[in-house]
Amino acid sequence: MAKIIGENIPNMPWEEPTTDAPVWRYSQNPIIKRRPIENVTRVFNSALVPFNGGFAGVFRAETDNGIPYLYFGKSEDGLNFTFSKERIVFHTKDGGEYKFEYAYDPRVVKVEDTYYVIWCDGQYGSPVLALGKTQDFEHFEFISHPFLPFNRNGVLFPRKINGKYYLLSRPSDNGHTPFGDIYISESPDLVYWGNHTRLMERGYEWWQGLKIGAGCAPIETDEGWLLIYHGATQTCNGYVYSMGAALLDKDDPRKVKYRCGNFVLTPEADYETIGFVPNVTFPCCALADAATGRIAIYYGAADTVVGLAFTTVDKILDYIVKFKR
Ligand code: BMA
Repeated sequence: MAKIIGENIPNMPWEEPTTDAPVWRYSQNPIIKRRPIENVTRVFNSALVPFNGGFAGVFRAETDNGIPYLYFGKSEDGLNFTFSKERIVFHTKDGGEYKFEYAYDPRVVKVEDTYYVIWCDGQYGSPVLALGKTQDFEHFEFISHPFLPFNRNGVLFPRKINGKYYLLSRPSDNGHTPFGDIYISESPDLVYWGNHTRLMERGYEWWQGLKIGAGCAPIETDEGWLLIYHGATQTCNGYVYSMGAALLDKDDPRKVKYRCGNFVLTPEADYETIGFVPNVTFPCCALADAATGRIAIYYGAADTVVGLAFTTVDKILDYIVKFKR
């Protein structure tokens, strides 16, 4: 029996499986449907964390001007959300408003007593990672751009390892990026990043053959860091994004212990195969309950809505090992 190392989240959503799949969909999906906020067409690729007995998060919202921004959302049960009416404003250290062209695919991670938000930000017409922080989900502060453009899919580990922060990312191009591997970098202070090495490269298997990118913040288990990521392939009708899983060494996350050759979820439900960008399942956050080993994965579906899927730490780790490449 593997153990999740982390907090107990007794109120997180859960549903028992009705199939043998390693990851199964919530029967009431999608949990966030079209136009959940005024003047916003779609909310997807978003992240939440336990907060004040409920949940709080940062949501990718495509506004009626066709530009993505970040909105705040909260929930008592992790299923029904109330959103801010206006987008989140990040302030710089001198109190000014942080300026950007667009913002998308946020991840939120609690490290010690601070919630860090990392997203893909538009600067000088280029996608670049941006890092910010909040203590209360009311005041948000911009920290830095960890890397030069072009880079996407920034995912911070939820604690320091051997005194260093670790960040996963995917160097990319300025468009739809027909390539991409997951890199790992470290920092003493969240500002200066170095020791960049490639953690995992795109795979031979069709579903992750074009590019891969980190998805949810790694989940700590007694067997290592569970990484749920996305893998993309190219078809004659465009890209298809599936979910993959791997286990990284607990003390040295630069070591991949096992990586699953099978996807753990691929677009099959109507809300994943039909939408603004069909055939996308894009995981951005997972809640993990240490007491029961339950994991709830939030993912963007078809760049249109938010879906929820479940697994347990035992089930997914067994599957990763059974189908390791
Ligand atoms: C990627 C990102 C994601 C998006 C996906 C599918 O490059 O832009 O935000 O979900 O493409 O369109």
